[in-house]
Amino acid sequence: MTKRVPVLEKILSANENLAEEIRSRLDEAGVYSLNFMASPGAGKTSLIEQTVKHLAGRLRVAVIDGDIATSIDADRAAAAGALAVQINTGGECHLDAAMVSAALPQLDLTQVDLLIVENVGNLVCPASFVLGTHASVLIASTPEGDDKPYKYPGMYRGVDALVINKIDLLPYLTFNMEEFRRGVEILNPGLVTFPLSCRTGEGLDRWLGWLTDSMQSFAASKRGK
Ligand SMILES: Nc1nc2c(ncn2[C@@H]2O[C@H](COP(=O)(O)OP(=O)(O)OP(=O)(O)O)[C@@H](O)[C@H]2O)c(=O)[nH]1
Ligand SMILES: [Mg+2]
Repeated sequence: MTKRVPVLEKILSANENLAEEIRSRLDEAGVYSLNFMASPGAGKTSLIEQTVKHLAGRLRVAVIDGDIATSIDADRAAAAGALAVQINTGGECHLDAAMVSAALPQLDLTQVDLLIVENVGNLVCPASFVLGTHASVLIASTPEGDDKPYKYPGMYRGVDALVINKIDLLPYLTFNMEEFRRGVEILNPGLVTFPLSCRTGEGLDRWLGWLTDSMQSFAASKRGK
């Protein structure tokens, strides 16, 4: 009989243990955190730039940026006003908890209210590796096509909020919003969704409202303990 070696289960459970440690560190520091996931070019860094700029003077934002190579995204986040750290995975197609844990000491968490982790652009692997963040946000974008929930169900099933970016391009595309939303609803019923454009700013207010409400609920839950 063929024996099965449970290597993947072990890797994932080690990752989950480390993610719990990260969550404890963030909870203790009172830092609310998000894991941004998306395909390459959907607009993760653009949404970080917009979020940091709109929260300036009210909330202090830190960013951990995951990319295979370069510090382009961390440089963009820093230019927008965030404390930013770049992780280069050197080929790995996702961030894991060990990478985030190694990056955390580079941030003074006493100076941070919100931590955004920008995952590597990929609609498959990041869904399997929890990072200890309080919520995960999927940034879809209209040029990717309305069939993506159907083709990448694992990613759509596991997230807490969905941004539909690049709505300014809708007049030029065949993107069917009803079809897209139907696919999302099957996988993740009632998922909170924010159609917006990082280019024009349309829809950003609802996203920022959700984010600040989530942060207030987090702060209230910490006070209640
Ligand atoms: N038209 C339009 N373009 C956008 C919008 N948001 C982002 N872009 C453009 O889309 C491209 C990719 O944006 P990024 O923010 O770098 O995307 P990303 O998801 O961070 O990309 P990776 O980190 O490389 O995976 C850039 O050329 C942006 O200017 C938008 O709302 N509308
Ligand atoms: Mg980016």
